[in-house]
Amino acid sequence: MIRTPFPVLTADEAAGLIQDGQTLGFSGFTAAGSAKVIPAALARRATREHAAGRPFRVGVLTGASTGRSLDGALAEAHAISFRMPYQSNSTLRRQINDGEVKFIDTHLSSMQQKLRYGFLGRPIDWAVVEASDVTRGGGIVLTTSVGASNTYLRLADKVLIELNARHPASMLGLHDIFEPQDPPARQEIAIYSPSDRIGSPICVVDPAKIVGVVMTDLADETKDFEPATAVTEQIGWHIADFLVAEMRAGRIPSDFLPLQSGVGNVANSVLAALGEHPDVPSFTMYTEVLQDSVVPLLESGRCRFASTCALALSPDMMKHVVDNIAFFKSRIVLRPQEVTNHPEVVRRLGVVSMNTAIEVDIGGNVNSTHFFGKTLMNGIGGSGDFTRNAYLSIFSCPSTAKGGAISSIVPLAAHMDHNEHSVQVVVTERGVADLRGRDPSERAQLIIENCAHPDYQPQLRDYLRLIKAGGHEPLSLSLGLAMHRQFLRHGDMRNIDWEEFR
Ligand code: 0RQ
Repeated sequence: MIRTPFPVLTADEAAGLIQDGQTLGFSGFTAAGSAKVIPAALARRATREHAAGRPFRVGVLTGASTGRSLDGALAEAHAISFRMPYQSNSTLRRQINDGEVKFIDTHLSSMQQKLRYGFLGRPIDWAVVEASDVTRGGGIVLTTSVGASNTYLRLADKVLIELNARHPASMLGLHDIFEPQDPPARQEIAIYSPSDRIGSPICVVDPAKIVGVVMTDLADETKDFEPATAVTEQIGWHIADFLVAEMRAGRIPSDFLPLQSGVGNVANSVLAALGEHPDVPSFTMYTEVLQDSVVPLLESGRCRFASTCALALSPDMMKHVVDNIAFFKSRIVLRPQEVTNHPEVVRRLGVVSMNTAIEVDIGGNVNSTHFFGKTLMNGIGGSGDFTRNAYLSIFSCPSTAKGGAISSIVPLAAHMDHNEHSVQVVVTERGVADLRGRDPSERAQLIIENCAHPDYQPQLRDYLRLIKAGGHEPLSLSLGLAMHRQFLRHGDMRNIDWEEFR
């Protein structure tokens, strides 16, 4: 049993201190390091309050998405009034799309400074943070992520800690906590290599703010990955081959550049392919989420060092890392999201960003967040932080979705998160479109010929022929979204009759 100098509370006692309408800053960046028992108890409390006819909803701030005991339980209890900066829970997503929960989709790098600048327009009442250790003086060793916890701890009026025995106090030394000054006093973030440390291994809060500690012993609620498919493997190998060709052409140095990779199955396959490719040299990562595929690469030396905000590992992989924490502490550093995703550092280090798109248009604009321009999936997360500032920005996705009824390559993206000025390379299982140095009409040709599915190439070529010559962008205001409208009308984007939508 871990000892603590602070009052030990049950989760229900801790949740009982939180009031309707308050704003809470939780730990968690993906399910990694998310608070678990206090939000679950808060959800039970909300259910009881609602049954008694009383309102009970809170504002939920985190690092990024979280686990089922946080977003999942609170959403199921209808206990969330507003949510920032990112989520990926199906119940919460439904409530956001139904208008029940306000969601403010936010670049993850900007979350902490927005709070410091007062842009949220309200105080943070509580920081609820999972820790592996907490000292009498208010020193807090975080667990498997940093997220925005250091800022929540500092700005919140009061603090509740979930002290998780699953993560030993030997986690000390894994984190590098640094919070920049606000303008006009801000100075450079002095990271010149992914392994540079610039901060403290602990967060420090005024101990008088720590109202209580809840003891837990729980694994992160991460999910196992789906096995790679032929499509995700193909995407991975295209990216690996492309990067090797860039290195051979002298556009990537022979000791390679730090990599950032997004979340999900495609991202996991990309990393696996980079690890296996015989011509990819050993590399470093400057990223926000570390997934399972990187752990064996760190052990084999294929990945020399990984700077990240979270260890989003499956339960077995996490146990392996904790069991060998001394080895991994010399190869991994966990940083706050405003540092892992910081535009200045990403650009200085020359990060190669690799993120996943929902759809890409033939002008090179990427939609990462909204189906048919309307329905939210997860949010922009860190994809914009990296893409806009990357040495080389890559987006990938399967060329079709929903069994082929949706083309991921469309004339005009129905929502744009990353525009043509930031997107450099597009990859599907069909191939690679390298958009650098290409004008809009060349880009359109490359994306259609190299990335679109053969079922859609003829109609996309027809679109290019149909739109009137002249102008700089390959755009028809009347037909740009016709493939989307065709799907909504007929349930399939294939075999469009362009005349129907003129
Ligand atoms: O839905 O499962 O119901 O069929 O979208 O698609 O293929 O499982 O994709 O898990 O790789 O996620 C962009 C959402 C991709 C993710 C996105 C449907 C498809 C399926 C999911 P079903 P997949 P992935 C680092 C960087 C933004 C944040 C980000 C994401 C579902 O990568 O949220 O990049 N990115 N952060 O069928 C309609 C289309 C579709 C479509 C796919 N064109 N139209 N539905 N789907 N394409 C991480 C952080 O920031 C923390």
